[in-house]
Amino acid sequence: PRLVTLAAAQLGPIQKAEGRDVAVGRMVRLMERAHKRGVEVVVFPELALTTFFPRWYEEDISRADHWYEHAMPSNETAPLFEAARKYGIGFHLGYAEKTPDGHRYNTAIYVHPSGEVVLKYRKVHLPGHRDFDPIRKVQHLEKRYFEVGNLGFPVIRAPVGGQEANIGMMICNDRRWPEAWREMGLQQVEIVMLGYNTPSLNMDNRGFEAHHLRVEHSHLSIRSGCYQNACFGVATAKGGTEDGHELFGHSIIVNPQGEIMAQATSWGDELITADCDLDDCNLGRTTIFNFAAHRRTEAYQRITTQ
Ligand code: CDT
Repeated sequence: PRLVTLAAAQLGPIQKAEGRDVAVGRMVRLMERAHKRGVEVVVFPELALTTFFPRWYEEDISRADHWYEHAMPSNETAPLFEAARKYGIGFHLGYAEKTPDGHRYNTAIYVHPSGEVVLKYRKVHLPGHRDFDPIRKVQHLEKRYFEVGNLGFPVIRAPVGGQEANIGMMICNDRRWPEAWREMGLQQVEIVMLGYNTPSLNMDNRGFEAHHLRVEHSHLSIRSGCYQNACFGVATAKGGTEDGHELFGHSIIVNPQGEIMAQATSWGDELITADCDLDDCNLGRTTIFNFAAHRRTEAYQRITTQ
């Protein structure tokens, strides 16, 4: 067996007025708890350092600059890197990135306990809209605040705890797109790390969506992505009432059979863990999802041309 202990480190709400020090302090405490429970990797949510700011409209985008990280690590995020070193834990962090040449991305990194950033991903599927939308009850301005990620869906072989594993990342809305999973499945991904911020209610106000299906659709997407690509998924939410708006939490860890191994039950800071045998990826990928044997690419032309 190739055992590795993974954790989803769910965060409760982060209010607009709270500084990064508050979130980072909470994350360091979760890493301390993770260490006590033998965890080797923790996955934090999307945009883990601040409130989910794309709900707030800024006409002049430069006035939103304070939501972005201009360096990683920085003075404010250094305690995460120190905790990683101290506890020997790798971590996945989602944050808003502003590059030196002025590009903005919704980004995630995987950091080795040594402090090295071994993998970076920039969100490809940006939901929502670019301009203020008067029909919506709450804005979702990801298309305003971020450019489409320009790194594709990279998968690399990296040290994960005591093992080497093929790791990849996606961010929130990406999990609903089978193409994102398959891009990584085709690279033999074994662990997909993903963070999300998903409102409990559909704020689009353009049609009825049954509220009880919101969590269902999230879990359905992650479970099928893991099953159909024979990989583990660690899906970590920010949950609870943030700036008056509810995010649904329900973080999960899923195995290559599509089963939920662990699930958060609170909407606060909560660590869920699972002992994962990476060899469990072999069954699917050598049988029903042996891509080389069974995929029929000649029948899939529309997927990349439309
Ligand atoms: N953060 C993020 O991508 N959230 C979306 C909400 C969709 S509603 C615009 C999600 O897919 O969960």
